[in-house]
Amino acid sequence: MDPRVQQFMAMIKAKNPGENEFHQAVQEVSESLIPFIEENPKYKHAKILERIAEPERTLIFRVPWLDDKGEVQINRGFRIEMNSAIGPYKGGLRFHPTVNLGILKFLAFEQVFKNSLTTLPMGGGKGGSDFDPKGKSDNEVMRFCQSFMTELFRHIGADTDVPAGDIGVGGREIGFLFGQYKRLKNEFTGVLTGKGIEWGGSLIRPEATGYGNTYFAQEMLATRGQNFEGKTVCISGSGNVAQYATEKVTQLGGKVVTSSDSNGFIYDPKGIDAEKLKYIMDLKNIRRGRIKEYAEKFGVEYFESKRPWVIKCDIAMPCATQNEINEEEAKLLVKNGCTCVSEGSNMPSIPEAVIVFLNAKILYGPGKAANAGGVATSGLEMTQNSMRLPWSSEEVDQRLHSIMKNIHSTCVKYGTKDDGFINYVDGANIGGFVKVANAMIAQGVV
Ligand code: NDP
Ligand code: 2IT
Repeated sequence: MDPRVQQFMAMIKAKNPGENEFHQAVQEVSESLIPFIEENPKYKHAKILERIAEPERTLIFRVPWLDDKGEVQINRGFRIEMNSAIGPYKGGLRFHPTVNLGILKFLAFEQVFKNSLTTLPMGGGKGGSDFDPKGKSDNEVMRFCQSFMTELFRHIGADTDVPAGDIGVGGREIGFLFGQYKRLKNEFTGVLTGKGIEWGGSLIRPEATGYGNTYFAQEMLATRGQNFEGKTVCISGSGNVAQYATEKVTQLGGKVVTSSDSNGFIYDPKGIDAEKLKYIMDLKNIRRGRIKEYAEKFGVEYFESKRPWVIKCDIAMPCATQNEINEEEAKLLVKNGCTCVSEGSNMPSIPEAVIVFLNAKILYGPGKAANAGGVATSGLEMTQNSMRLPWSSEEVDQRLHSIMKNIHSTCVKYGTKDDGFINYVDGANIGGFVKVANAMIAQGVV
């Protein structure tokens, strides 16, 4: 490791003990940025990297609620307000039993660069809770969301901090959170994104992360004269991002052969077509069942406690969670002929897996670039809320598409190496950094 990175990381680890995912995210970014900063000393003198790795504000709070049996439950709530140099804090809320400070700090840190790449005026933040929505009734989820917002509302606002969804937080949860915010503040504002279409939401926001990821992959493929037509695609996850990535890939002529959840994956060699995807959406969004039921319904193979990366494919799109591709799986993907990895989830590839992809010189689009379509469309929702005018789905989709193309161009600008290889990791990290860093310098030592 570069000794300057080593020294920087020693400081980060000492200041943030035990926050492994945060260390991982900061290290990946500093490996791209430290050499760049050496060439651009103004960033060094202003200690931008040191400042960017320290949240502007960290909120941790108690979330008490009553379950259906009348028993008191206590969860922990968080909001990390990471950076507001280029706009209000912006980023999702994650409800999952694994949520802790280190995971949310990694997500908030990534969000700063991602939001900058979108070209829209959004700072970075992330929040959530160790609450597990699985197995809870709608009423329990509502009471939890109301209690969570009863503390969070005093810290957020349409011009301050604008949360949205992430794992375990979709349309249902955003509805309950928005209702409580409105009641507490007596104000109808665009304080959350991912809202329902009848009450201030944007068309295409539910689709945006999966569609955007597919558009980004399309741009990467085009640099090698390729496209999705006839390609076999492995997708992990079966939630919001996975569902709409599956839809768009299929529309573009690709064949998606896997879908997964935290219990295992299904392999459908004929491809998950529109009809079968409808089944997955109903299974996951309405009935809240397990992906195993797909195998029973359509008579395909189910692999318990396994991930899809053992299946031969041309393109892999991880869309579940962090650290879901390890080094062996990365090697297997490359060995099996995979030439493009486009990350719908945040930090799905462990550092050793990223090295495998970069050494093999395949098309590798890191999450902060490839999955930025979700937050970009949240930015468009904020614009529509400010204008009090909704746009058509065609207009939003067109804007999303052009934002993804711009992000790709930024990665090419900052990531192209002497031999012509595009290192999208460097491209996204440096491309996302420059705007935030310049804004921080302009705003003084704050
Ligand atoms: P959902 O909650 O809708 O779906 C998550 C999916 O991933 C589910 O299939 C879930 O399975 C699976 N999953 C979650 N945790 C794990 C785990 N620890 N191990 C294995 N599988 C797991 O979330 P989203 O689709 O919204 O988010 C997926 C990823 O995309 C996350 O990394 C998120 O940060 C990222 N992302 C989301 C955006 C958005 O707009 N929603 C925007 C940009 C990135 P199970 O049901 O069994 O838990
Ligand atoms: O990781 C992400 O970019 C998101 N979960 C979406 C954030 C947002 O504010 O739309």
